[in-house]
Amino acid sequence: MALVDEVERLQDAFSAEVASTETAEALEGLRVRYLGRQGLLRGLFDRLPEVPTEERREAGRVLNELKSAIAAALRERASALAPAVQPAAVPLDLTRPGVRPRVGRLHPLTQAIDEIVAIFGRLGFSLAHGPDVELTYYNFDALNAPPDHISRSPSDNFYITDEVVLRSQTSPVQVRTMEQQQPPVQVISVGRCYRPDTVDATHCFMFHQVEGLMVDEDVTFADLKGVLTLFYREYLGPDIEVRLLPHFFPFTEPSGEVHMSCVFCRGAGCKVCKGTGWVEGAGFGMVDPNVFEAVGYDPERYTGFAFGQGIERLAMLRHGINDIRLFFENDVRFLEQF
Ligand code: 2NL
Repeated sequence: MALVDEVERLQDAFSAEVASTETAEALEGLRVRYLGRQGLLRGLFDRLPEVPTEERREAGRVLNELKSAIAAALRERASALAPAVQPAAVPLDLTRPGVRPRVGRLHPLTQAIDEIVAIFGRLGFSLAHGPDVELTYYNFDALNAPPDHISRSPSDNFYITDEVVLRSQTSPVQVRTMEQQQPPVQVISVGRCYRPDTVDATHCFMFHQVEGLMVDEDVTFADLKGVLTLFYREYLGPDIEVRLLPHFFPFTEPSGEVHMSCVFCRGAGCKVCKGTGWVEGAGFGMVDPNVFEAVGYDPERYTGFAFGQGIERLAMLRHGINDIRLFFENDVRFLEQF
């Protein structure tokens, strides 16, 4: 039979066979029989030499076309045989309870800050803000730290330049507030502070502080003790006892440190208070006259108290958290407990 007739016959045979093939395995058999290395198509290609020279080119083209057509038809049949998407095994039940979305919440430090701001708000303090990146003037000079004071050490501060530093406390905000307004002043400042401390269970290079400042004629140490006592009883519990011990700060005179009766053992002595029954709270004092001079207040007319307290420490006492790093690792298993 002439090659052209063979081509036609093969084409018809293949068309019939591919249409009646019902499985992927049978389809593969078909492919091997037609397109395989010893397949029917190969047999036709092998007969090309018997075609007259002037018709050989055209015959080759026809064979190649047939080969492509067979390959395409195999692919098409294969996708038609592919298993259809199975309907869901479990039928849709619209009466089932929904999946409750995980609702976010405020970070425990943010919650602490909101509560602290609210407590001092009820005591008459308003909230002041200032920059985290401060001039050394506001962080040190205006706070009565002389040029050679140890608190300026580059190993205790993050300097940006000689005159710019990440604030090591929130006192600069109080200085800026006093520069802007005359007494009476009654503000707290809350925010991040930075010191290059080695990170451990109680230290971090970044922490939060609340500072308070009250300035007027006749503000006394008794006002200071009252404000701090009320604050700790509101935040830590109504039966908290407060005692004041002497300390030193360059910006206050006299200065002291608050001790609170231990929140955990109520003063009996435990691991948290190292058996003493007392835990450390705010540093405080009466504003040094030199600070008043720096902001243009008359130290003969005005007196004031100031204090500073770490917020992580407060929240740790309140919630029994024993490692400051938990606040910053942002492990959801920790965060969702608050
Ligand atoms: C602490 C406790 C303290 C102040 C901060 C202050 C602010 C002005 C004037 C005077 Cl504008 N004092 N703040 C006072 C005493 C203690 O912080 O442990 N600081 C290192």
